[in-house]
Amino acid sequence: MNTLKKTDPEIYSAIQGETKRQMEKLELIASENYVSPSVLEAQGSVLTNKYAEGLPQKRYYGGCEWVDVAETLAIERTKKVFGCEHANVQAHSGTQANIAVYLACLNIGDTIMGLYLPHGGHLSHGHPMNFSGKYYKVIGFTVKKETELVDYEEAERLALEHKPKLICVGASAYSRIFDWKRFREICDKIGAIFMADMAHYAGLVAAGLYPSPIPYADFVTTTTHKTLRGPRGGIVMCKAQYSQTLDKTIFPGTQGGPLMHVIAAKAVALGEALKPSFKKYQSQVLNNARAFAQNLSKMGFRIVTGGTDCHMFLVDLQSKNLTGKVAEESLDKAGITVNKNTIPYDPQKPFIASGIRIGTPALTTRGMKEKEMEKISIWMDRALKNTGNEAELKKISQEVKNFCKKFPLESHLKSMI
Ligand code: DSN
Repeated sequence: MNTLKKTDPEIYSAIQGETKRQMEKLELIASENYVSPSVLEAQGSVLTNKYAEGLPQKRYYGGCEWVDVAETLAIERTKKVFGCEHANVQAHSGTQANIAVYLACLNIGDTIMGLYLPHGGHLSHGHPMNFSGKYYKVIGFTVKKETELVDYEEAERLALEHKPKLICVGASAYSRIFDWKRFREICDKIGAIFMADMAHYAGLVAAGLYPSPIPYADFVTTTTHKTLRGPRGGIVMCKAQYSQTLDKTIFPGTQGGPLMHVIAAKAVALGEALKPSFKKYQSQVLNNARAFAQNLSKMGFRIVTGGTDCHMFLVDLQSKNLTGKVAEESLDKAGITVNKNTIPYDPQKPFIASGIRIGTPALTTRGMKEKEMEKISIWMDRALKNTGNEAELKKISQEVKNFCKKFPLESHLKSMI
């Protein structure tokens, strides 16, 4: 980054500061990860210079022969990784991917059904402040109070009563397995379109460690930067019968020029997902999440649903007399990055929240295993017992910093310094 250092020292310094933060702190945000140097290189490449509206071999611009190669590889690899009939890799983000499906299938004012956000859903699945909640009538299904698991009976009852045109199933804070087949059956009873948003689980799905929605859903959306460990972006997959409608809805329907550098980086990440080492990585992500949840549970923390089937879980802090906000801030001072999160039936507002969400994809990329999860849970417990004790939090952060040196991100991040 020697050029940037000279031409724009302010931005250079921000990137350097963020690189240091990523190296010296423990990253537990469930939706984040560290991409490989190859993904970084592709994303930082000259492909950013190119306009390529349209699809490979069908562009509205000349000079697309090389970006066509990159996009074709991204499409083919998506099909190979997930076994889908059709893929469009141009969505700029997960929300853009969801917008494309809604616009491909719905008219303004139609009814959709999705998991209620405070129970683990996502803004773009019908939150009133989001376009999805403004343009469509939204029915939210929930999790049961006793088990905190999806209430399939309620979902079916609501579907039969309100007849949504589309049912969107996915989450940003649900640690258990979705019964995709059950939702297919519910959709079939009312002739609804089934859209699965597997953004959080995509890496595990690619590795065969979380059930795939592909055989059941009409449309499957995902982000590429969470467990899948690619660049920040989205992908939409669908049954062949919807392919033309989907492609047209992405361009020209909802987006202009695709981000060809990001698409190339998606192709690189998907190529990595096809390697045997990716399955090993995802198994460790899962083992680490389970071990982490068990450790915290032994220390008296209540884990929402009692455990996890994926890379993340929620911790209910009510019995510790803490809010998610206080926990997030204190842990950050201790060098541990998490996000506050509402838990099902949370008495607190989202900005305060009664819980925190913990994920293991980034720690696992650093090479950490069960033994390290135990160490981190002990630091977390210590930090949360010392929320007002700045000196103790600082002491923990120093210990964390030293520990992080044993798991250097050099190969991943050194090129950024
Ligand atoms: N905001 C993302 C997450 O953290 O889960 C979902 O888009």
